[in-house]
Amino acid sequence: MRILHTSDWHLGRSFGTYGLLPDQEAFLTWFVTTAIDTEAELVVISGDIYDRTQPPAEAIRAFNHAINQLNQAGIEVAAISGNHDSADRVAMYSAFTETNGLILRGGYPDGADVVVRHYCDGPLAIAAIPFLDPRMMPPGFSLLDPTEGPFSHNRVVTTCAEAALAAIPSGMRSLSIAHGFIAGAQGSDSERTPVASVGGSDHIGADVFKRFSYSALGHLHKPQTVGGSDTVRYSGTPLPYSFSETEQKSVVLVDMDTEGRCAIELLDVPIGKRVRTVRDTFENLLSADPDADSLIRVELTDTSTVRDAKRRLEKVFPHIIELKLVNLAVRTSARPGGGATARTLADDVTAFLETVTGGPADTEQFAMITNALAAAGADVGVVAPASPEPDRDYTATADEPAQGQFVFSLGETGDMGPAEEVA
Ligand SMILES: [Mn+2]
Repeated sequence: MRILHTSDWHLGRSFGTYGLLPDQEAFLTWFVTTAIDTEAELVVISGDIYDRTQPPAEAIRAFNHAINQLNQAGIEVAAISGNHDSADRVAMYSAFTETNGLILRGGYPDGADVVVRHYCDGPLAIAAIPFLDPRMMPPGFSLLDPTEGPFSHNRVVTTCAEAALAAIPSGMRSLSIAHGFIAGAQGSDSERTPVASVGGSDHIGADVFKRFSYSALGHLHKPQTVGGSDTVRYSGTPLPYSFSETEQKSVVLVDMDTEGRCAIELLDVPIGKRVRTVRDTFENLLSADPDADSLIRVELTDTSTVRDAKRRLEKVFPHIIELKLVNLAVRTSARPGGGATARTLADDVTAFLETVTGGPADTEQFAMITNALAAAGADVGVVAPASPEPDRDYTATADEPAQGQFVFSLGETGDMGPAEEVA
């Protein structure tokens, strides 16, 4: 039988100012066609279907459309929620969908369950273990006693995987699906840490996953194997979601025989924009070969500020996502004698906004950034933009954000999570 493994679609995500949904929809069209053309019988989506717990309606529609097309083609789907998804929302209709060949798992209730599905050459035991946050473990969870916690992510996931292995009928080939950071794997700049770790590493051991015929992993955005096993594998994202992801994106085609032996093939995803970092002087970049097919990070090596740099360079690179003056930053921070400048945080935020937007900072953007800094624990002091709104509270702290303003959640690596408006 053939399995097509993918993960981390993050439907509805933006890359800076570039909305990715049209590219994601193009990927889904390609993916459905590929599943049909390769005669896959089962599609596996290893979490982070959506980019946030309350995805936009267009993202949900895109998912439903793709799943419906797979279903019409007679292809089954097994999907789990990731750390970006709402477990409840992903699994909301699982009681109805499962009888129709669509396994949708989220949260603890059936985290360790095994389902046996029948394919062209016989049965397959599937353990679809969703992302399980140990802090959200319900009191009635039977495999671990919450009063004995707190447990690490490793402990929770490994416990579920062990329970699933014990429930697999003797001798039957098996598939596990899981979402998390397996020890020894390599991260990118666009994941968020799944769980704040207590006292060190929160990585999951690879060994338990080697005992399934194939383990379809999600969470890490770079395609890779882990634990020295060809069958314990991250498919990676279908599109690059950070400038660190310059590798070719792919999905995994798994040819599994009746004994559970796997032949693996990576299928390159021919969709979407690549990411590219260009580093040179403004004048040199202005005469560089135009590139409209990449999302661009510009690193200007000029030693003084360049007026309107982003807007002027957009003639060459229409999709500039980031622009920074690399030498200027070095010069400022490496001032001899360690003499601190008298710049305030407000100066820095204003200068940053002018650099990236090419114009003066507006109040809304200014407030978002200072709020984010406050949420990250920075000592923002009392800051205000050049023309503050009289009734607005700019002194919000991480604990008490001001109403109507935006707060960013930060993982332990400092990656920002989705902004949530304070109600
Ligand atoms: Mn992800």
